[in-house]
Amino acid sequence: MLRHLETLPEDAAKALGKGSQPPGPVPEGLIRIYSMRFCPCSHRTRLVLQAKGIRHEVVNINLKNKPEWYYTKHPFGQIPVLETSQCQLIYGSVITCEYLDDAYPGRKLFPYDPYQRAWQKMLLELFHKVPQLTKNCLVALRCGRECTGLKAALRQEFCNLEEILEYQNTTFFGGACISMIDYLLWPWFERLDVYGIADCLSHTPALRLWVSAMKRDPTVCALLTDKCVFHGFLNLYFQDNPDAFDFGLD
Ligand SMILES: N[C@@H](CCC(=O)N[C@@H](CS)C(=O)NCC(=O)O)C(=O)O
Repeated sequence: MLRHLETLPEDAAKALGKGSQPPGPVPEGLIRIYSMRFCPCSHRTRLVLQAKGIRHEVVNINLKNKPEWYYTKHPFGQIPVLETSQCQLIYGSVITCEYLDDAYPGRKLFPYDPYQRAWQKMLLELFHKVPQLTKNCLVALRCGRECTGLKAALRQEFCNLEEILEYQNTTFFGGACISMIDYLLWPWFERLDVYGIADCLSHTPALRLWVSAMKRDPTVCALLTDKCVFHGFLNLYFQDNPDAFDFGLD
């Protein structure tokens, strides 16, 4: 049920569903993430756990058949949630990432400088339409619906981000080095290809260079999902099959 960082691939745990027993207390020295292998919001938190080398365990949740007990961890039964060995619960993907950055030593992902930190959060505001637009495009394509308008809207959002990179003349959104904002944006860019909408980047060369640079980052590489496995998940997910979440596991 649980996988520790040092032993098995950290997210290779079967998803818990209705009727499952809730996991026990989090052992001292570990933090737990309630997650789902293909969820972009949880991907943010997992990137930060990986980037900072935080010892953690993963409990995957079956989102089409949620365990009854899971509502004691999150009021709406959403992921990601962090749970500490002091029984503290932290939810909201950006909040979980900031919490991990503040609570753990080592490489700081958000800048110390208050303006630079505020700038990264403003970029996040600029990005805020992208998650829903990518999801709407995916659903439209999978249901055989027209999505030209949605893709045009997504391209426009990407143009806004492109302008930032061009104006800053930096590889990453926070400057020359990868930082929190890059990890917060990345999960939706990793998914463009498997969602079938990578062509939305065709007018944004600086953003494409950022994507290439991100794919060379060891943290991003460590959490890349195999595209065939992702397609397998999406196929089952859109058939409403609750086994989708365990696709590719034994
Ligand atoms: N604003 C929340 C959104 C979390 C969210 O929507 N999670 C999705 C998966 S990406 C979820 O739990 N969906 C299941 C549900 O809403 O029932 C965050 O950033 O963490």
